[in-house]
Amino acid sequence: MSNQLYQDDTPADVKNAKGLHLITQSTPNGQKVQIFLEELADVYGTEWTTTLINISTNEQKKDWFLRLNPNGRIPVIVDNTVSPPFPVMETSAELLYLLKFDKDNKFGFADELDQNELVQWLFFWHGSGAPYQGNLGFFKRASEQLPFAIERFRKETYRVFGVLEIRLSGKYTGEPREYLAGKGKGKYSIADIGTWAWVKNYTFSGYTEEEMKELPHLVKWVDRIAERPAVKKGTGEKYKNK
Ligand SMILES: N[C@@H](CCC(=O)N[C@@H](CS)C(=O)NCC(=O)O)C(=O)O
Repeated sequence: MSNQLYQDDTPADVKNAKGLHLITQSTPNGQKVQIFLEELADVYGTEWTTTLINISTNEQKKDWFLRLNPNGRIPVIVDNTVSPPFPVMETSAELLYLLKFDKDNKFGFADELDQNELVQWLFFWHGSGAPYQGNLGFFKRASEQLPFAIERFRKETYRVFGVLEIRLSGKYTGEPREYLAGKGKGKYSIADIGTWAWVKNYTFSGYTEEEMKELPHLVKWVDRIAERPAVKKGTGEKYKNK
């Protein structure tokens, strides 16, 4: 038994990192954190180092990784600027942790109620969106095809997309919104980043143009966020496994 965060076979770039370090693969969950770091870099010049792993080799199930995240899933960040180094698992917790580098509240809110709205939508996607869309992909790709499971996750993901459409359309609030949290039309925040990284894959998840026509505000929101330079960087070449 040892309380060491790093061990002999921890990759050198993880072990020797001096600042903020990200261990990721460019999946929707990985992209959430990649995008937010790129946004922070654009605004504040925030710096970090990155280790790309390949989850198909099960690197994330090895002992060195489980010391950083016992759940054995990416992404994980380690903040080596605090002593002892502080590991953070679970994407929404990682986004919330990284808000400490957002001194001017560009991606969060100073107002307590606005910030709570951000947390509501971040949790909504984390608990009620990603698990369904993730399982839809899992069952669609599975060697054994189970139509009942595919249909269940397909319907539930579409229902959750519908909840986002209600929010963005302003159906019950009287005014359409551009972003999920904040007053009026809302403000781009980590709630949007966490949700967008998954929802943008709606075509890959198998939703037709016809189905997405029913969700016009959601589609516009996806397109609006896709235009951001940091979003392009956070989903781009830099994070591709070589
Ligand atoms: N709830 C976790 C989910 C993380 C997750 O599922 N990551 C996937 C990639 S998108 C992964 O590491 N899969 C590999 C595995 O399950 O071994 C989070 O939000 O951080």
